[in-house]
Amino acid sequence: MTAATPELLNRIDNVSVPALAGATLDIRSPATGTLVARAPRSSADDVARAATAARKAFLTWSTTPAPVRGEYLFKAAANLVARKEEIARVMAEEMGKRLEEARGDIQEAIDTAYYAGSEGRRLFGRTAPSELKHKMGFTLRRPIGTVGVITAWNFPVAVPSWKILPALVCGNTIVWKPAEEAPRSGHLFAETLWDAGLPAGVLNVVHGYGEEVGAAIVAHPEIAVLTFTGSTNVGRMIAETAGRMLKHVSLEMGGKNPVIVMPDADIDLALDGILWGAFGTAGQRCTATSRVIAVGDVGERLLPRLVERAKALRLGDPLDPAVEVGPVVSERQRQRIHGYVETARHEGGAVLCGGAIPTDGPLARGWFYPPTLVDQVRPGSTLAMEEVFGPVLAVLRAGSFDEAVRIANEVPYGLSSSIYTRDVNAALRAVESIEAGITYVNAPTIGAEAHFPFGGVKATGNGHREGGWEPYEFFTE
Ligand code: UN1
Repeated sequence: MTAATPELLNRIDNVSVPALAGATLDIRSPATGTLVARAPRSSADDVARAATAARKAFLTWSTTPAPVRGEYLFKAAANLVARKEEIARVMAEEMGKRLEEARGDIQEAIDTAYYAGSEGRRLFGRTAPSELKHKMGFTLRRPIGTVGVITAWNFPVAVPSWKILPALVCGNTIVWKPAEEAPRSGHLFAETLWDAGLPAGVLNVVHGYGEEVGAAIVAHPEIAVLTFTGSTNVGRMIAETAGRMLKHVSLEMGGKNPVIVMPDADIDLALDGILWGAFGTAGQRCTATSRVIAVGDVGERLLPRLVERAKALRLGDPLDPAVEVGPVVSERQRQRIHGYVETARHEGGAVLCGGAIPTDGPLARGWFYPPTLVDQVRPGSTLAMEEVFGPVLAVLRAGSFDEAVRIANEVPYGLSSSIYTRDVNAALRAVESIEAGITYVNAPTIGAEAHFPFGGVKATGNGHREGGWEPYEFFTE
């Protein structure tokens, strides 16, 4: 470690502290392997301290008027605007997302901060006439307590903002474990709230591994609410514990997002949308396009151009503006991704491009994986069903719209989806019949807007939504 390598600390009750046991973990750039930061490797003891601070802070934060709580979010938004470039660079360096995408990640948090801040003036209840004479009834929203936030590395700022900012404006206090692969960009996001003057103990950050810190947050008896973004397997374990302990829990998990391309589609538009959806963030989004379902003869017109364009995408350093696809987050993830491609080959898939780990030049230093297209993927096969979380796109064929929707729906997940067509009837039928939380028409599966609900059905979630007007229900009673 050089003298300049940032050393992160936990922040509990507005005091920066190392993990009680003194342990740390190293963060390495996925593009170069260089050490970029060191973070505390915390344990259940650190979580317990944070939970105590959060419980204490709840007494004053929950009675702070909601419009005043919103003011802190506006200040944090201004801080994020001012530090956008700095945080984007840190993010690109530590988890490998391209700089331009890192800016987008932070912009989502800025938008969310303004939306959530103004919600402080709108935490509406309802009134209704009573059955009793000269009486009326009314409802009001009350904060719940301490919220445990556990987030993934692929959106180190946007996704935490979807959870933390509404929870705060509703009057809850927080114990947050940022992803261990991207602790520094998460930490800088939290800093914009602390710098806004957030009172001590309202937002506590404890760094470390899921098995250690995450599990301790989930099991802590005084953390009443849990909100999680990550894998379906981990989400299921969280829900089991939360169920036993009667905690409120919101889960945002995997996807296997399809794009249906109809024979009448605007092919140029579809190409742009598929490439961006499948290979943006190197396919590491829960909304990433992972299946193209080509209807009728459209495959013959679409595929050759898709292959040509996928091959031409420039892989490399996420800080280089000319680069189009960065590395994947770790060697472990890369091996997992490659394993899926190998399995697809064994199951009869035809790899049209990509599918091999780069071994020469600067790409050999990092965890790069090329944009990969696999044709002849059979419905029901592994690549047709399982989430890869990498730049691998499966191509399936359908004879008709109905068959395409059947294929789209035969996965356990249901987050995002898309259809490319000029037929308004097909578009609207897709919206009502694809089993997904989100369906786009003539637009890619990825992206989100702060004022719309975000979330999925089936194994993607447990019925809650983030974004828009929805989380204020979840974070209050
Ligand atoms: C996620 O990948 O966990 O849809 C969330 C998108 C993002 C959100 C993805 N804004 O591209």
